[in-house]
This record gives sequence, structure tokens and C-alpha cells, in this order.
Amino acid sequence: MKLYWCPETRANRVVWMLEELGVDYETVYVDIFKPARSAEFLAVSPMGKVPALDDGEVRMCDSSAICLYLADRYAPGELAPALDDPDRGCFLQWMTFAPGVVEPAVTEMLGGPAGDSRANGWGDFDRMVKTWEQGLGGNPWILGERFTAADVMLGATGVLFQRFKLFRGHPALSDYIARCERREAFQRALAVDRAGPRSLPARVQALAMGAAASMVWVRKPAYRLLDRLRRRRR
Ligand SMILES: N[C@@H](CCC(=O)N[C@@H](CS)C(=O)NCC(=O)O)C(=O)O
Repeated sequence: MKLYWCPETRANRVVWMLEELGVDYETVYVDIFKPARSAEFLAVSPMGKVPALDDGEVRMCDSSAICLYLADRYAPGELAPALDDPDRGCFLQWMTFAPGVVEPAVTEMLGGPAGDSRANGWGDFDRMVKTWEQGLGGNPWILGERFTAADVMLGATGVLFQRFKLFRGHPALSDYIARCERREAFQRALAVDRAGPRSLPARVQALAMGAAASMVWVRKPAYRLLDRLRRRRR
């Protein structure tokens, strides 16, 4: 199995997933900061984005699709509830929550005043956090007592955004993210990332991310205030 990957990207979700599964894989480094993309890679990932997976006859991209595929294929009934399991529906809902709701809600909140929460599929940051917390409902994992691929998707996304301290004031969510981070497979995935190559632009981006993370406490309240003023005017 070949994983097209770059450190400190969404590819870490799949590395974590593969480590949970304990299957053999090799990583193929793609420097996403350079425009060049090999034809071999583009055949697996038409958008030229990581992660992408080549598993013999199966070639696919997108972290949530890959994690779902891997769980169904290599750990059915364990990391993915079986098709006839009543938890299957909820599992699918949470599998798409990270890319469909968490990512855009955070990007919007960090990037500027909010749009229309009713029209936007992700609602807004507060609705997203509330829903995630309610979903956990005091349980260790999103489906209750069992850890699944949905926790890989949510946990990896949570760890990334926790760097921006976005979940301060949400202890249940912070605890959940810390619990994900403590998993041995997560730690192994982190080691894979840390051992990976880093081009100069990647290092610059990491520095910029660090700076943005510390700025967030200035930007966040300012955007919130702007947003409230806008809503009042509507
Ligand atoms: N929805 C995709 C998003 C993949 C994605 O945007 N990957 C970024 C790195 S985190 C990338 O490869 N960017 C390089 C580019 O767009 O050229 C997923 O979850 O896999």
C-alpha cells in the first residue's frame, strides 16, 4: 500500500488510521509547496492533493474517504461499524463532520466575519462546537465506548485546531482531543510526520501557523464583534 503524503497535512489522518490498523504501508513524499506533480501521483489524486492512496486495484484520494475505505476493508466491525449495525448511520455522519462542518466553520471563523449560518452547511463555529460536544455526550469516543475511524477524522482535526486554542472553555472537547493524542497509534503517526522531509516553504508555513495561532486571541473576538454588529443590522 502506498500513501502519498506530506508532513503536517491532512495526510496525518491516514497515517494514524494505518497505524491503528497495523497494516504495512509505504509513504511517498509529495512536496505540496512545489507546483510539480508526477503523472503517477495525479492518476491517484486528480487535484494534486495529499493524502492519496494506492492499494493495488484501489486508487483514491481524500482523507475521510480513505479512512472509511481502510476501516471497512481492513477492520470491519471494529474501526467501522458493520453495515447492519445500528451505529453505522451515526458513524457515517461523524466521518463527514470534520471536512464538511469542522474545517469550514473554523476557516470561516479565523478568516473573517461569518456568512449566513442558515445557508452555510457548516452553520457556524458555535453550532459546530456545540454539536460536537453533544455528540460526545460525556463518552470517551464519538460512538460511545468504542473507538472508530470517525475518532481518527475528528481527533486529527481537533489536534490541529487545538494549536490555535480554539476549544478553550470546552473542557469535554479538549479532553477528547487529548485522549486521541494519547493513543499509541497517534504517537506513531506523529513520529512518522516528524521524521519526514521539510522544504523551506514548509518550514516558513509552520512558523506562520505558529504566529497565527498566537494571534488568534486578537482576531477571534474582533471578528465576533463585527459579526454581531452585522447581524444586528440585518
Ligand atoms: N478534502 C481533502 C483535502 C486535501 C487537501 O487540501 N490537502 C492539502 C494539504 S492539507 C494539499 O494537498 N494541498 C496542496 C495543493 O492544494 O496543491 C482531504 O481531506 O483529503
